[in-house]
Amino acid sequence: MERGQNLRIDPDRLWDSLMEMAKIGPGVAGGNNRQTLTDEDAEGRALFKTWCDHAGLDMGVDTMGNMFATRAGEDPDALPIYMGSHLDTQPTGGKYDGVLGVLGALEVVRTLNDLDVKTKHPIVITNWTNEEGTRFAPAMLSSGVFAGKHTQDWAYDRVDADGKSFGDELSRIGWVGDEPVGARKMHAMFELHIEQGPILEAEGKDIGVVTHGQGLRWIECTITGKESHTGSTPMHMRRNAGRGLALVTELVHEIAMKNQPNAVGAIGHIDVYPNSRNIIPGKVVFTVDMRTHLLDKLNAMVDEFMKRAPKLCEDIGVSFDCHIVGQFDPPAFDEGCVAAVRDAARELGYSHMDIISGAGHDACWINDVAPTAMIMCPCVDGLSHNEAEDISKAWAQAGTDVMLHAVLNTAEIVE
Ligand code: HGY
Ligand code: MN
Ligand code: MN
Repeated sequence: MERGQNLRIDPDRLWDSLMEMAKIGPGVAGGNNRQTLTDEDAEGRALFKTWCDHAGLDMGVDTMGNMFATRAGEDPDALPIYMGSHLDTQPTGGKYDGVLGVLGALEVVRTLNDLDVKTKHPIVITNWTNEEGTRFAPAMLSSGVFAGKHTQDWAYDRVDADGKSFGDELSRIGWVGDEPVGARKMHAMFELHIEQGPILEAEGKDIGVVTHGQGLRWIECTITGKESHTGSTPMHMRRNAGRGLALVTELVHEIAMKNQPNAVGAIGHIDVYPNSRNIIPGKVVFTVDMRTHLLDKLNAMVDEFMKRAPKLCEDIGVSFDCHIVGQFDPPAFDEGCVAAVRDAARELGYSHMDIISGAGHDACWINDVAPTAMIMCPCVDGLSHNEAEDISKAWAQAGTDVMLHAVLNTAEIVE
């Protein structure tokens, strides 16, 4: 029996930590509203740091507020194995999106500490700042800066709906670290995450071995018409930006449907100005979200959108403008790390299947700078980005056990 093969995490301790973290930034329907760089995020970070201190980990923080808690290895020159995800949530988020990946990593370390397991490579738990991109677009902002996809200055200048900047808010909550972002080198990174889709539950599988992810384009659009009285303006004289939104919303859906299977499109963020019941909208600002794991298809979808949306608006007398505010191409995860995940699931006897990630994750960017793979567990009805998001303790245990063994197989246990 290979040393460590019978190691398992403590599911009750993991569940208690998940429930403890869920108390911070409660939502209004049983989930969470712990948006990035809010006081609630700061509170969640502080709790996570306290737990890392108790686990004897050394905490480093970089200039994007990314947190790195290190468990020393026997060979200090060996590059660390990272396990990371995010503690920030959507405004109507669930208790497990991102949080399972960070606290599952903490449970892996707690388990190694319990049994005094020594590894050649150091092991690092990471909390990536602003994965969700809901307050400050784009998503995966800080892992993106870490991977050299955005400059830190550009990231610091991102503003929320109230005009507050990322840089000012990071400083306000006291989490600007001293490490230069991106300086750390990794031997590998693993991210445990709920699937956020219905496939694993429908297939009756405990583990998703994530081979690829969807690529994403976030297109921020502005349609401009003319504010005027909803009662006294004759229909033929109206320049209704709200109609433009309706036509473009239908266009996004049509493009996604004609590219089935494996393509999605929707508009989730919409600001209407002046948003008064008796004023025809003079302006609407919204973000189109298009995704597929096939790069050529993604580019073709965006091209068609860019061609047709302005014409739809011109035909009804309103103007259309847009620019890309977030994007990444479909990632193919590292075959060696993916094999470590698949082998761990098989050795542990968990049912598993290869899967493509529908959602974006920090792992999608880190995959460009270090060998990376993801482990997924099911979630109830595939529901996520909804306060009713739910998982079972058994699923959380399965995913974290697999991460434990994928990391051990990579970090090399020292006798
Ligand atoms: O948008 C995403 O896919 C991720 O949940 N931030
Ligand atoms: Mn997530
Ligand atoms: Mn999310």
